[in-house]
Amino acid sequence: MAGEARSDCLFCKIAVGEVPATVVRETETTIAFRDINPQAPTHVLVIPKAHHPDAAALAAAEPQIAADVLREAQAVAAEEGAESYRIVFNTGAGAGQTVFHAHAHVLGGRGLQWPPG
Ligand code: DGP
Repeated sequence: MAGEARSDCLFCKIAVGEVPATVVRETETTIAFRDINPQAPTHVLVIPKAHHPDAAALAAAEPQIAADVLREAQAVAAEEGAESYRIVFNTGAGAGQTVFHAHAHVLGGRGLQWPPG
């Protein structure tokens, strides 16, 4: 069922503490932790605790939690002191998505080029 934890999902395991991560913020519906392979001085992932395969599926099934993810992404950037930052939702393998549990990348702390690769 949509939203149910999956035993084969890395980010579901991080959400329940079964896999360790450097957690920077947590709410009832979301958790934010540092990316294991940072691409910028600030590189934090914000995920819904519930399992949805990507941002589009999350927004369709639980728009309120999608809004929570965005609010938390902004809160992470503020806490990290990033005046300018980028929020990225890679959606689909062709766009670089490798973990199929919705997540926002929050990138900041350096100049960011546009367009991305
Ligand atoms: P994406 O490629 O958009 O699906 O982003 C997945 C991100 O997840 C990628 O930047 C690396 C990060 N990642 C993968 N495995 C782990 C892990 O075990 N712990 C943490 N903290 N991040 C991970």
